[in-house]
Amino acid sequence: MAKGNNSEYKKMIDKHYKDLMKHCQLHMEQVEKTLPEPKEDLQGLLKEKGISRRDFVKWTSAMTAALMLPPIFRPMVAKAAENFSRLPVVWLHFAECTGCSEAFLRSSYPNVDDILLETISLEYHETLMAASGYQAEENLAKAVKDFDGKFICVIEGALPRGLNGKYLTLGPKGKTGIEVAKEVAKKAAAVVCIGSCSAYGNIPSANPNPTDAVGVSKAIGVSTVNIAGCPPNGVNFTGTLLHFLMFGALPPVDSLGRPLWAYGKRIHDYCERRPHFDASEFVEEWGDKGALKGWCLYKVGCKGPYTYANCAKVRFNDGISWPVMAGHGCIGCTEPGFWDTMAPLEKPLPDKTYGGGEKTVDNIGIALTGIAVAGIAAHAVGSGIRHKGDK
Ligand code: FSX
Ligand code: SF4
Ligand code: F3S
Repeated sequence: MAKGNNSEYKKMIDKHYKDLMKHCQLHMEQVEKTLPEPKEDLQGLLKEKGISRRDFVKWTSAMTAALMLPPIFRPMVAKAAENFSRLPVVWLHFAECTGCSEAFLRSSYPNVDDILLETISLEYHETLMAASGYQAEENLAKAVKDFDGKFICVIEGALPRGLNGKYLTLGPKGKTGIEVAKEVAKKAAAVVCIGSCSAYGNIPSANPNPTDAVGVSKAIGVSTVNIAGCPPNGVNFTGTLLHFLMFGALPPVDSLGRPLWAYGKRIHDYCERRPHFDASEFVEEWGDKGALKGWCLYKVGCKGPYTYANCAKVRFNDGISWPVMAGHGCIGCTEPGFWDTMAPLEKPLPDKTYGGGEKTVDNIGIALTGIAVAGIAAHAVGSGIRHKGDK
């Protein structure tokens, strides 16, 4: 690029971030005026859990970078984290194993993301609340009324459409999951699907799918942001809500509704075993010499080349490990229909599946999902989510 063009480009970027910062500041002032006072004192809680100010600053830098924002946004990320417990959340459960909630709740050495999840203002959560029956229904109706247009509706689990939705009924009046989802989603500021079940149907919709289960967007026709994974990573959820608190919009997504900042690249692109793939050093069978040396798991079924997610970067279990690091290939749990399309899970897909075998495997992911354009647009405000009151 010519020198003149370079400086024009730099000016354009500077202006973009200046405008974005202004938007962020205005929105955060609005948050402080319109949302309830924080329910938790984040700094006090961090101290109590042994997380130092320095660790928190380090976390804000990492989260700012993960959200693809320049370092000037660090104080805003910190502020959004302090405001995390202001955001009212109604959390619904449908056809699923509840592994998603469990994965978020079970951390033995909580990091900042885990502590943020602890502070979340859950107005309604079927797994965690004490109420049941009529009282639970009343709590839900009250939360939806009190925070009309302001709350985030989080959904775990697929929605069965068979028997007119009656494979899944809830509460004393036997409402179908579809009815409950429709009633709540239409009052929410945004709908966030946690896990591949609510995003795409996933295991409840695996062949032969006798209950005709599908993802939330398909079942009730609303736009959803999909934190895919079975279970997904808590970091991808907290980052998405921080973005909402900072800009008043959920982050831009790919063609499958997944936030680009977290799902913009393949497992294969971040994988620490990748040099072995490039050197054609493969585990041929479990426990062989290659397995002991940590070679590539493609030949024992790793679906990392077909799967978009940041597992290698953010890891699970308090950041200790992730599937490929633990010695098993990725099974593609962030992709729609993975249970059927990625099977058999411990064998490579047949060459014809995506138009090539291991020789062309590097091109597969690109052809697979049709990722939307990333780059500067990755944090431009304005996802596919329409907010109440938006024209
Ligand atoms: Fe599905 Fe989550 Fe897998 Fe399980 O709630 S994404 S089956 S981990 O629990 O929905
Ligand atoms: Fe890693 Fe799997 Fe790719 Fe091998 S095929 S480099 S194990 S993601
Ligand atoms: Fe799922 Fe593969 Fe990550 S199986 S958890 S997307 S490594």
